Amino acid sequence: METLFEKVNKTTSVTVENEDKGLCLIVETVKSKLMLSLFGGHVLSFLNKTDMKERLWLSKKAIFDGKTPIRGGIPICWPWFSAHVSDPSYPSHGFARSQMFTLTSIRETVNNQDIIQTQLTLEPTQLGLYGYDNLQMNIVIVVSDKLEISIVSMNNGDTEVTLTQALHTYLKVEEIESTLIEGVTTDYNDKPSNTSGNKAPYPYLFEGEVDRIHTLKHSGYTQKQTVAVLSTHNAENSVQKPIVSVEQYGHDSTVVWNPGQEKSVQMKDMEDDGYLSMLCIEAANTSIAQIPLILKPNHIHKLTQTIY
Ligand code: TA6
Repeated sequence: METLFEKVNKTTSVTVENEDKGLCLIVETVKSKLMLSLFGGHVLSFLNKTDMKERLWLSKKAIFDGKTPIRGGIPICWPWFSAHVSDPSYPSHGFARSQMFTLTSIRETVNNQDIIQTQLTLEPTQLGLYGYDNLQMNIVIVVSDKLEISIVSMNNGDTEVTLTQALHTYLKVEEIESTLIEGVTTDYNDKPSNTSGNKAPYPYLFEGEVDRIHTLKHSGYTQKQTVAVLSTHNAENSVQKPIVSVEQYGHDSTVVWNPGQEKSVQMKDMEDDGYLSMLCIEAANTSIAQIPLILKPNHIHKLTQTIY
């Protein structure tokens, strides 16, 4: 069985770093640079070399103690989203994001001696926890001029399993109060007011705490949704280039979250003004979906976000 270092040493685009953020992989191609923590299988950073802009937000107060879920980047919420439906004592957002992952494979695509794409596959070191005995999962990450990340879940048991999950992606924005999003148009459940059936705002602007689950009309998980994040500063420019865009599929819900100032101050792993420069756009399968995701025996489900 090859060690991590043996796998990485065979590649051109991947290196290992073990410093203040713990054991991380750095993937650098001609197109982009990505940093991933093996704790949580957690992408921390994605920078596109065309414009040298970081797409993801990472808290300056994130805790890298190998126990605490990392604040920022792309937390892997699996095999449940938010509080567990039957046992609230279980860890919020599942057990994947608070354990080590192993790198199972690396695949590089070369064009004229340049690495133009690198694919990483990772798997959790601990499965079968909290009664999820026969559920397996891989994280597949494709690094090019875009970042494509997927949670691939497999039911190896002989009974069906209800699965909720999220790619809980923290996007970097210039200033939340001059940010708007396009492409999120369906009704939402609002966590702060505990109400449902709320109409998506247009324009979709941000003020104070926003914690919303927009459920999609069920499409058999084939619906591709593109969410564009823009600045209101040059909104009059109709051909304005988004700050960042997310294309997602395999989801039945889109979660939109910004904690606002009060919650930001309360979180020990978030700067007091952290809320000003981040916005979570999450591809999710949730318990309030029109048809919750039930994984039948021997079935596979893929949840994907492409960030660019
Ligand atoms: O995805 C939104 C949300 O469920 C919010 O309600 C908030 O709890 C956020 O996730 C962060 O959760 P965490 O457990 O990472 O602090």
